[in-house]
Amino acid sequence: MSSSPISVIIVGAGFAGLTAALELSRKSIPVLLLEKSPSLSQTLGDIISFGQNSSRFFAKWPGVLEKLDPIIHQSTEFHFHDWQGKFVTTQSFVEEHRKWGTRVNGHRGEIHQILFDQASAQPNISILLNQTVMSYSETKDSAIVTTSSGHTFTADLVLAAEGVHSRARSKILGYDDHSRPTPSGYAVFRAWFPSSPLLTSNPLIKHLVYPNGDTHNGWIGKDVHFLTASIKNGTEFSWVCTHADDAQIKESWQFPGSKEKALKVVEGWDPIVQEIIRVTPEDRLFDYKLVFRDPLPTFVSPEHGRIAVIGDAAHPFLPTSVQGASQAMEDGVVMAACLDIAGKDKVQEAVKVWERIRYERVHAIQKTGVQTREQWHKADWDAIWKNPDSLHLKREAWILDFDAEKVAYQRYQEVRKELESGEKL
Ligand SMILES: Cc1cc2nc3c(=O)[nH]c(=O)nc-3n(C[C@H](O)[C@H](O)[C@H](O)COP(=O)(O)OP(=O)(O)OC[C@H]3O[C@@H](n4cnc5c(N)ncnc54)[C@H](O)[C@@H]3O)c2cc1C
Ligand SMILES: *[C@@H]1O[C@H](CO)[C@@H](O)[C@H](O)[C@H]1NC(C)=O
Ligand SMILES: *[C@@H]1O[C@H](CO)[C@@H](O)[C@H](O)[C@H]1NC(C)=O
Ligand SMILES: *[C@@H]1O[C@H](CO)[C@@H](O)[C@H](O)[C@H]1NC(C)=O
Ligand SMILES: CC(=O)N[C@H]1CO[C@H](CO)[C@@H](O)[C@@H]1O
Repeated sequence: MSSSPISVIIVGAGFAGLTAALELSRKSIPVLLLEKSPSLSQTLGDIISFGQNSSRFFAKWPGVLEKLDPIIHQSTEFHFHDWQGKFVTTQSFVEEHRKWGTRVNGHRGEIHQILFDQASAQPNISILLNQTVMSYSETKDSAIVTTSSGHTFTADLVLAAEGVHSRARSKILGYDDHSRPTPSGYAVFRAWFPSSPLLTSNPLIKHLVYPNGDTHNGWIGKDVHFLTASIKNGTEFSWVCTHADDAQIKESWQFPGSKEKALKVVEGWDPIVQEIIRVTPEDRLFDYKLVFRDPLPTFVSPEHGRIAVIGDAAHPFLPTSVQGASQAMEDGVVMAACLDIAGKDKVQEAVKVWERIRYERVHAIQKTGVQTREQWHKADWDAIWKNPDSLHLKREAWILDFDAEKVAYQRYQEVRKELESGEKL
């Protein structure tokens, strides 16, 4: 086996790219990370969630948990109401925190900044910002990317972690699927802002941020759900409202939202919900259309197997799965473990084993996003009043009580043998 290290290029410094970089570096595999943004912008995004199966990765990187602690949501209870405001049930996370560890919920930009700083500080990770990768190619021995400024970079392996608009998808598929995302029939209004308007405007909504500190509430109605979370001891507040929407629109995090339209969606609802929308600063409200993509038949370039898509580039998630960022991180962790086992001469084998370990799990978890939405939006209220706990988020051990790194080291040889014997994915 060759003793020189594997060289890896990662395209995109989101949660998939940063996790892969940090894990490869931890296993002494050097990484070149190319990111198209000229700088990191803290203002982008709002609430993002990491389940226990991924929050455990933060602990692998020295100092990260300590930095996360003051900025993440601290409450361990989720209170459900029907659309008119009648209290239904409280879901407690205390027991699962004890058994499986804590979840991490916080502002996407702030959590991202902490991981980005961590990656920047690693001697084995070189980060180049303002580099938009335009094309991917490969030979028997190497993978190559070309950027918009005309630079070419070569490595043993390229991981395309560019999110939902990935250009590498067409390399993997052999055709361009850019026009193929289909509307899911749903959209999400999302907002995040300092909580002062909740304190000062109407006593009806004050309790969501004071004196209770962090709180987490949901209102469930027909084909609509409205969730709130306050954070940093109640000093900041976020809400999301998923509703039916048929607009034909491209995915983006940046469509300005309209309070008037949001209010229309919750007409006749609990006055608390309507008041939250009324006090939301309009420039902090975004309208995000949810789209579907069919599962890719493979995550790996068919020609030489030296280009792989990871994270949202490979498998976009609906927010109701509460697993998109977690699965992006699991991709990176498992990839690093497989490369660590295989070494430089067997990079292509490692990537095939990685794909096989990830493929089934990731698509099974993708489906839970639709299940949770249906569970809420198509709720049979007679049944719920008889069994209020049926509104609770499903917390499944096979998803959350899972150590992706350990499983990768355990399963590698068995999966390699399956591949050699030609068993189908
Ligand atoms: C700005 C932004 C805000 C978001 N906000 C939220 C949120 O509030 N809540 C939530 O749940 N999810 C949010 N998401 C999505 C969430 O981060 C992902 O669903 C999940 O974390 C999977 O991450 P990923 O690394 O696969 O993809 P992403 O997080 O989308 O990261 C992809 C990265 O690749 C870079 N990139 C794209 N194309 C190229 C290229 N050609 N060359 C080089 N670099 C490229 C992008 O700039 C980006 O940094 C947001 C994503 C983005 C990009
Ligand atoms: C960086 O990689 C080299 C091998 O290329 C390794 O010897 C070293 O320990 C790594 N450093 C860190 C901080 O991981
Ligand atoms: C980004 O790169 C382009 C050229 O590719 C250059 O014109 C621009 O000034 C760069 N921006 C920053 C912030 O470095
Ligand atoms: C959190 O806020 C409450 C008031 O809502 C305050 O009494 C308490 O001291 C705060 N705690 C911290 C740790 O700041
Ligand atoms: C946070 C955490 O580590 N949670 C669990 C993840 O899965 C492993 C393996 O099943 C458990 O040991 C952890 O407690």
